Amino acid sequence: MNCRGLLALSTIILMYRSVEGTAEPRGQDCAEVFQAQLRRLLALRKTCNSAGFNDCCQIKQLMPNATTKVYKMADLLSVAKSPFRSPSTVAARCDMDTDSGGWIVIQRRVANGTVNFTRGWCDYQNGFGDLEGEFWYGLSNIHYLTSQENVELRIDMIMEDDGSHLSWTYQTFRVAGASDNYTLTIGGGQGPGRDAMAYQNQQQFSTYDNDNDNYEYACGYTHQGGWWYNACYLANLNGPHITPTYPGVNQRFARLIWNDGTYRDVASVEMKIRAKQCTITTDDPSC
Ligand SMILES: [Ca+2]
Repeated sequence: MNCRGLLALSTIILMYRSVEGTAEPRGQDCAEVFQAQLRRLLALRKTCNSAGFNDCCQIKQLMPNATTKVYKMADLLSVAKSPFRSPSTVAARCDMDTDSGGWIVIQRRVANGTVNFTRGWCDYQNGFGDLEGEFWYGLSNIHYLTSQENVELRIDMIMEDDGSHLSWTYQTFRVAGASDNYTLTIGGGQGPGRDAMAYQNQQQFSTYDNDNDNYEYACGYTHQGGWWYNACYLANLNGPHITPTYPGVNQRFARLIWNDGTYRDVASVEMKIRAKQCTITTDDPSC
């Protein structure tokens, strides 16, 4: 039974109990009983309505059957101009299946995706794309989310060459604020082969129009993504699916790539975060 169905059932049960209980409370007493039960119903409704949540983990904790999709939430983002914020809610894509779920997806690329990731600083700062497809959740928001509590990062990839699933988890993941050009702190990686993110650790974010990397040219231009470029990368998860032909672009490396020992094209990828204190159990759902 879904949340709405349980609410309706709860209403019927409480109404029955209210009628049943009228043998005792009458008049003013009955009104107080009714109001108390109404308050309980409203509280239950708030709990069951995902718009009352502000975290994918909370949703999964209280609704174990919650599925992977885009959720509306009360508050999650830090910037008003985020494309994922509306006046009363914010939207987030929650991965509710991987490793017990409760993940906020902060970056997503789908096979043969068409969203342009070769974008300037402001787009990478505020976020762009479609939560149902490909998107970048925004540096301001990622900074906000990783500064509220300690989070773990998980990267799930499908590799282009053999269709295999490659996954890495990181016990440390923080993105500094705008004044530090959103410097990446990443560590505690676990996964197969080489840790491609380690080379990006402690690097500032760069785009084609804001070069903060350690390369003589702008990695954001030559490699066609916004990223924590060093000089330049072992992972380029915001690179283009198909190599563009801009003058001066390195045709081999201006791609969506992960290096696990060799440079491998990535067909699809998701980057997702979850509070380290998030614990999800599957018993005794509240609604
Ligand atoms: Ca440079």
